[in-house]
Amino acid sequence: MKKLLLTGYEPFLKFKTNPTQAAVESLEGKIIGDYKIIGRVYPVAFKEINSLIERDIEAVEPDAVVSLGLASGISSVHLERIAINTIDGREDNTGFKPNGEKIYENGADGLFSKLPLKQLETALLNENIPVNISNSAGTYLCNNLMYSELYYLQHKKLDIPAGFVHVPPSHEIGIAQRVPSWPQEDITRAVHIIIENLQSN
Ligand code: PCA
Repeated sequence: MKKLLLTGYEPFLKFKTNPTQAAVESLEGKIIGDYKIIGRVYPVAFKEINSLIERDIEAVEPDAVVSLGLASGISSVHLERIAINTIDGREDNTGFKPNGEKIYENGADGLFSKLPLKQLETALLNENIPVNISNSAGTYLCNNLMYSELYYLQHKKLDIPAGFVHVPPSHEIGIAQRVPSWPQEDITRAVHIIIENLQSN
C-alpha cells in the first residue's frame, strides 16, 4: 500500500483553531484511493519547519505529500502553483518575525508544485467544490513549508506528487473574525477529493 504524508498546521496568530489540523486528524490512518494517510500537524515555527518536513519525509518514505494551510480571506480552495525562496510577514508562534530572508541561501527563486493541479481543479469542480489555482502561497509558514518540501524532494531526487493547498477558514473562525468561511466537513471533503485524484496524469 502506498503512503501519503498529509500535513496541517496548529492554530496561529488570532485564529483559535486551524481547519487543516481538523482535516489531518480526521483523515489520519484512513485509506483513500491508492494511499494510506499518515498525518502530521506542524507548529507555526519558522526555525523548526524545514527539519520537521525533512525528518518526516525520511521517516515515512511517502509516495506522495500533500501539505495544507489555512488562508484567511479566501473563499475557495487554493491549489498553490509555486513556492518562493523567501520568508516575511507576521511573527510566528515562537515570537520569531521573518524579514525577507532566503529559506535556502543557494535555492532556486521558486519551486513549482508537483501536484497535478489541473486534474485536481477539475476533480474538485466536478464535486461542486469552489477552487482556484493560486500563483502565490504568500511568504509565511505555508510558503516556507511548500518550498522546503519541494527543495528536499528535489535534492533527494524523489519524483513524487507533492505540494501545497490553502483552505478557507472554518465557520468557527469565520464567526469570530467576520471573514468568509466554510463548514469544516467541506474543507475535509475537499482534501479527501484531492487525495483520491492524485494518481498521475
Ligand atoms: N496558514 C499559514 C501558516 C499556518 C497556516 O495554517 C500560512 O498560510 O502561511
